Amino acid sequence: MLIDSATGQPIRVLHRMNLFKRRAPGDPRKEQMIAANVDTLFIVASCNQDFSVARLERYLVLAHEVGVNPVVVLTKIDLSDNPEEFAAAARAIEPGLLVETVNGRDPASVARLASWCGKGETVALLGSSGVGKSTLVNTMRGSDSIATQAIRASDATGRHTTTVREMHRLERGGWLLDTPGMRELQLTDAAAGISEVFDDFVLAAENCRFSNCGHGSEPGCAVQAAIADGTLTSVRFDRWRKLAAEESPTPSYPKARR
Ligand SMILES: Nc1nc2c(ncn2[C@@H]2O[C@H](COP(=O)(O)OP(=O)(O)OP(=O)(O)O)[C@@H](O)[C@H]2O)c(=O)[nH]1
Ligand SMILES: [Mg+2]
Ligand SMILES: [Zn+2]
Repeated sequence: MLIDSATGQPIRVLHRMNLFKRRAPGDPRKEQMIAANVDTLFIVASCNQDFSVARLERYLVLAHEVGVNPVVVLTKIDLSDNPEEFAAAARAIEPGLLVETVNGRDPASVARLASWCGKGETVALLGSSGVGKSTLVNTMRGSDSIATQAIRASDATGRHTTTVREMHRLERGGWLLDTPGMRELQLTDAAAGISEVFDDFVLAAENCRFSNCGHGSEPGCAVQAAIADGTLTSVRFDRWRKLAAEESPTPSYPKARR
């Protein structure tokens, strides 16, 4: 389940089993299917000060949890002096992660995304407000029917222009699901997704002396050893612990492995 932590509202864009549903208009007891079998998730972010590796990682955890192929789409390369640095930072999150950089307003640039949006294919776009999700949908459809709005100059954040999830059909037969930007993506029930994105940490932790090692000051912690010898980094360690704590906020006590 997706929850907007600022409003506390369940967004429920990516439901379990890869099903997109909503409450039926006019009858809150009924659920209405919006889309089933989303093939690809476009995790949209911009090459500007709002870019955050930690945020991308959260969306990636969600994609793994739901079982949808993620593609990171970095917009606004036309406004950045160093879009490749943003792309490199995104690619470093996970080996093999697909990262595309685009000018969302330029049809020629956005054309590189067409391969995921063929006939019968459904792509959902997720990302913070103002990153250019609706702009991408407009450009891919060769239309400007969806409202978009300039971001705030002070901090490059958006104005929550899109307020409802909506499917948009492409002429070639694909479907794009435009969604409202979220203030902050909170993860629940995402242990499997976290383990996939941080599989190097999970692997190292198998060698900790204590099976429920907290990877702090416990003796024989293989994770701390890997950080000390440079195999793993402490910045990713911090992000891993933060997500894991949100996922299961229970403290544990050292217990010797059998
Ligand atoms: N220069 C430039 N501007 C872009 C690009 N992508 C989006 N924009 C602009 O960024 C602003 C925000 O774009 P939107 O498409 O409204 O963003 P959104 O992600 O749909 O935002 P919400 O609906 O609030 O979630 C608009 O002014 C767009 O024209 C890009 O690649 N280059
Ligand atoms: Mg929008
Ligand atoms: Zn440990």
